[in-house]
Amino acid sequence: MSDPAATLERSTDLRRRFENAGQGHVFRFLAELAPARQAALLEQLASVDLDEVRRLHAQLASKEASVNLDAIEPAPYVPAHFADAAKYRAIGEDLLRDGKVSAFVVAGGQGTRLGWRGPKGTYPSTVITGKPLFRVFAEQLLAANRKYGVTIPWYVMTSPLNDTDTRAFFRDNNWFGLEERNVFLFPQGTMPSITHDGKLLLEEKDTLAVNPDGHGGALRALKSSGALEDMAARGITQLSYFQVDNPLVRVVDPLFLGLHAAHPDSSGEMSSKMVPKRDAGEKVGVFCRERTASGSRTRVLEYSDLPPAISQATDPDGRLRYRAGSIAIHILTLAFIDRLTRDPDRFGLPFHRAIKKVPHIDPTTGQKVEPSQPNAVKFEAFIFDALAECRSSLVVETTRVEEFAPIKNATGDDSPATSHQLQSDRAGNWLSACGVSIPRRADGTTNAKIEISPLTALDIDDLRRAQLPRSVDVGAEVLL
Ligand code: UD2
Repeated sequence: MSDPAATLERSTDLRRRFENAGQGHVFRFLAELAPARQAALLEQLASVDLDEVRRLHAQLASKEASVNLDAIEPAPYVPAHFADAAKYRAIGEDLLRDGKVSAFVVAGGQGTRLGWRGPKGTYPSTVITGKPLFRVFAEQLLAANRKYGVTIPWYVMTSPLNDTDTRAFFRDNNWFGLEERNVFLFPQGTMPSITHDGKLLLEEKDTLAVNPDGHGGALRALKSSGALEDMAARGITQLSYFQVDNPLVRVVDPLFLGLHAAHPDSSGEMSSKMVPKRDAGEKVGVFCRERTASGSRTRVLEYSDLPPAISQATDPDGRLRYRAGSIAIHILTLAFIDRLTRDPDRFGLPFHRAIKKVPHIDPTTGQKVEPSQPNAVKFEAFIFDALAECRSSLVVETTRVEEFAPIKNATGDDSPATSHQLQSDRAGNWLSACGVSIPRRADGTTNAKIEISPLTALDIDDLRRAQLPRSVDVGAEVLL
């Protein structure tokens, strides 16, 4: 039970602060609310950093921070095929065997584009059995645990909007065979949405309109949830970061780990994977080098920030000049995250703004407004902005068919259909490498549905040890 006297006292103090900041309207309906809802609203308001809101509005509400395009050039990268791969893979395998590696998925996004009602990680993603994305990742971890003789802990960032549903899904699926104590779920933080003139919005009379604070919010959420401490206690030094929407991701990749840890151009703080962009319009950020007063630093420039002169520029060989597309796969070293999160009053990453439609309560009439046009500014931080804090950061090329088949849209690019084809293509390539005859269309794509469980093989070498057919028929369904 909430104590009415304590609620009143808290309310008076908070109200003064909000009124001084020009945000007193969020108290307008407080008196109408039942005591428990009053307490909930006050608690939510108490967590708002009004100075941060004021600062972000002044800096960003009318204009996104701009990039000096004269100071950028394409970032160099380690090509997909290079000498010494075996040496670096062995280094990464040692890190895995020594229990230094954790897996980390950011699964706090709202997945509105796909039109899926539950958390994105519950989406049925594989070609034949329709395994949910979370199961695909969990089975990779089970297989890697077995292969390297370790327990790789898994950190899963949810958001306040999907945390309960995500936890229920893990529980209902018996943690996919992992041990519950080795799976650490925690919600990311939120940021208030504001109007163009800097006013907070009420989503309901008892709730402020907020949005998840972007995947860059992972840094402060890793810290505040105790996940970093948990990792340190387990002796973890490396965090393998990936997004929830990509069923082809290697949740831990020995070669990438080895390059991150030991390549001469890596400071061992944060490394990234890229694939050459499909075309100039593909919606992925690109890796750049930015010249600064003291040298240069790696950055990802988001597709929406790139003028055509940059995104469409080509090299003499006809390839896109800015082709290194970010597939949002990184390794971050714990010491680096620690450095960026040490000061509790200073959140290391900048916020970006997005203009969105946010339903809200009209503060004058108390009626719900469903805007037909974007009416609000949302603030989100991006994990790749941490690259700017590295002394020297490595970008490693991989191929789309091996590692990038995201499911983002219901149809068209990056949809279940394109992802399924890429999943079958990778499976077909792996089987071909093991001597199995695979039916192919004129463009080289696999003309069959093939699904290889992570529990059967994490890579071609594992697959060689499995029982394989000699050939696959056109249009067949093959489950291994
Ligand atoms: C992201 C990258 C893009 C490219 C692409 C690859 C950004 C801004 N753009 O585009 O450059 O690398 O991915 O697939 O990142 N998420 C959270 N919390 C949030 C917001 C997002 O956990 O507050 C997660 C979300 O669950 C998903 C991932 O971050 O796993 C990407 O989010 P998105 O779908 O908004 O990013 P997208 O596809 O526009």
